[in-house]
Amino acid sequence: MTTWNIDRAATVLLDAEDRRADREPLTDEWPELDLSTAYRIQDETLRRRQERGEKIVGVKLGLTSKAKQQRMGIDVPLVAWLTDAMILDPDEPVPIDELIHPRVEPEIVFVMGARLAGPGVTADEARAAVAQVHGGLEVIDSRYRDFRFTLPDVVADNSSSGKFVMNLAGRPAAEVDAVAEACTLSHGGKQVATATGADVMGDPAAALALAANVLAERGLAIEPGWIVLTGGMTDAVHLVAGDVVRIDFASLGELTITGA
Ligand code: 0L1
Ligand code: MG
Repeated sequence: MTTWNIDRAATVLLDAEDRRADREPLTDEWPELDLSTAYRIQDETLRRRQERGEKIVGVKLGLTSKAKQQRMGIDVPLVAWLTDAMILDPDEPVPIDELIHPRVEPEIVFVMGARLAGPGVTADEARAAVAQVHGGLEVIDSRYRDFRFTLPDVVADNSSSGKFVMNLAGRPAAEVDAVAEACTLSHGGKQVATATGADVMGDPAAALALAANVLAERGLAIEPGWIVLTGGMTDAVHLVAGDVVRIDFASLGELTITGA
């Protein structure tokens, strides 16, 4: 049996992504995989994405709401990377044939005005470093069959990254109450979920602080201009070709995406 290591895990996960071929979780064969090794695999996949020309545009939080934690059976939030290859323009159809089994979820999105470096960052410090707040949708796509994974698996897999879209017109952070911001998610014209920013760890700024503190453990920080997806506010909905998913925010506008 071949031994597992960071290099092999990164190769297997990026290969699954490139070939649109799902697979069993790493921990089925590598039960000793721990969280810090999983983050090193995630960083290695980022390094390879950069080597092929992708640019870091920010970070994303995962599993920051009860709805997401209950669905995935994991109650620990995680942090992962966003690159420019993951950006969809508003109104750009989601390329279903580039993904394995996409699901869509609403997100409160921050654009950073100042650098945020842990450890010990508080929600108040995090909030003060945000310039703009946008409404967003994330299209997640796990490399694991049926989205079955443990925490180290999903950390290694860059938190099921796929694509994301955000409203072009954000609002100045000082004018937005991100905790109270409400949203309604509709799938095929039918309302399927509602949430507020409070569903994201009580305050999306708390999720941002957590991201800064987790990155600090690897000597990293959140940089000015970076985009931060604070985590799915509701359970995600499946997206197949022809599906229309719409999110309506109370003060951050609306977004509609279509599976193509
Ligand atoms: O596949 C998943 O649901 C894990 C990623 C979670 C993303 C999120 O909570 O925003
Ligand atoms: Mg998400």
